[in-house]
Amino acid sequence: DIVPITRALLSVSDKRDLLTLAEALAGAGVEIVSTGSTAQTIRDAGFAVTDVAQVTGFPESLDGRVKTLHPAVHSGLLADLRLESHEEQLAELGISPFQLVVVNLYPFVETVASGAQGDDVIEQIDIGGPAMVRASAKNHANVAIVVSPDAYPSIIDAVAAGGTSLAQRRTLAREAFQHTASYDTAVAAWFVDNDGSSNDGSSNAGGTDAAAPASADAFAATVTLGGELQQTLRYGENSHQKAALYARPDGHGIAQATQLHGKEMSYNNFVDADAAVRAAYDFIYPAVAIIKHANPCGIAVAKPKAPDAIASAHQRAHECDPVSAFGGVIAANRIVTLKMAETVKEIFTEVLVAPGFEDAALDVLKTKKNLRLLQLPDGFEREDTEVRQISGGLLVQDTDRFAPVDPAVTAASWTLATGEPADEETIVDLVFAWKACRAVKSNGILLAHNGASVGVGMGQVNRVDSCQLAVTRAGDRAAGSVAASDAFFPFADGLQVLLDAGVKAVVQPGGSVRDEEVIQAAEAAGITMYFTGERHFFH
Ligand code: 93A
Repeated sequence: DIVPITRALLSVSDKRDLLTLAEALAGAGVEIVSTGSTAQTIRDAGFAVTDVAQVTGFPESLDGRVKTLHPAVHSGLLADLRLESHEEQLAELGISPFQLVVVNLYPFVETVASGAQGDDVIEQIDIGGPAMVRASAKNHANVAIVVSPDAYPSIIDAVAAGGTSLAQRRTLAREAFQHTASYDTAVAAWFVDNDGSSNDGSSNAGGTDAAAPASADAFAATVTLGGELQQTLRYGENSHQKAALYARPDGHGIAQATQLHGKEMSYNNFVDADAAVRAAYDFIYPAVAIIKHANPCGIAVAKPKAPDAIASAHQRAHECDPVSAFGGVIAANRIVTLKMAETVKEIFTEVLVAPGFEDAALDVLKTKKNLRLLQLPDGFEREDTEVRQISGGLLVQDTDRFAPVDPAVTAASWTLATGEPADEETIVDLVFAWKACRAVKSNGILLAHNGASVGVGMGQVNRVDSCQLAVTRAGDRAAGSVAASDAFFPFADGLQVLLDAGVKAVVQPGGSVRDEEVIQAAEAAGITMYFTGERHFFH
């Protein structure tokens, strides 16, 4: 599965280390094809380069909007040379394949940050770049796709070693899709922030224009009409309440999950399973959430490469609060392994919900007569819209979501309120805490260490009590942990509870009128505090 590199396509806005890479490629006799200013930079340094216009036979046009969007380029990116038919077609068309594609995109985020407006921002929405990135990533069986200069050294090594390995190309492909996803998220966020209607002076008192979620009418109609009766339940939240489950015909959620084993699902089981999945699926890393009464008694992630990552995430989620985890509902965002099953078996658990189970894991879990095993449907997804009934009507809102991106991408949008910038490990923990905290009913405070919650304060009507609860639950694990708060600290008192317990870094939305007082308390304790600018209430 080693793919030697003979032809490379380079098209980069960020020219950092470009010439180091070009030198290595040229030295190895690789043909370099390139766009406008990338080609110019390489040529000026004295290396041979083919202009993309020569490959397409078509000039770069519309002020650069159309450079690489051409079948002569994309066929060379998408041809799957494991297939003879693709090889034959390329030969007939006179197109040569690429084995390496190096693209980084128009600097959209930087352009917005520079204060640019309107068409100047629109022009920085890269179209051809993401098309090449996605095409090459899809075709990672044949092509290595590089989206960041940070990956150049490993590519230079691969060139010297005779080619890229499948494992390397897969990793690069994952990073590539991550990259285009967060790029588009940034573009969409700009549209939200620059909604044309909010600049016309007619804003409401809150300063933001209210907009009904797009699907509200349809959703409200379905809910009101009842969807389809899926299952009558033994009773509702309490035994004197009748209850049933109605499912949306087009849904792919908990309501459509398959029960593989165990007692019949109860009303409360469904509520908790939904909350557990909501928590576990906020992470791209393998994650486990253990829920009781819709609140987490433990959430943890594991590095994808950790041995038996999902079992490790479960173990550490359980250790957060073993007392509360008794009788809990567990959700995993990866297939349940034998090792995880063996641990779960020892703990009284109401429901275990996951995208799948290893056969051996099922065998072990099925020895527990009452344990309900739920398998999520293929293509599991949460609704885009959330509905809650109030007397006389329905409240409808867009679902609160986290972008599924690497921790560094999440943290890049935060501002440092006080203290030294956190090191990489602490950032990863802070991002974990911030995401995990969203699974906590407000007021929520969550302390974390090494990708696992160590103390959770939930559902209190003032933030000081939530802080106290989190610190008490964490015990001696509070010292050296990081903390997240779902909303700002209205006074320094809550934060002070965390500081006294030895928390080393805090992430919170900021935005209180007393932020200064809160920052001073953090500063006096010498800790690092980030503001996210975004609140995640959960009621
Ligand atoms: O304007 S585009 O959306 N259309 C394209 O066909 C295209 N091809 C490459 N943007 C396009 N690119 C982007 O140009 C790349 O993603 C890269 O960021 C940039 C490199 O252009 P140059 O080599 O002229 O600096």
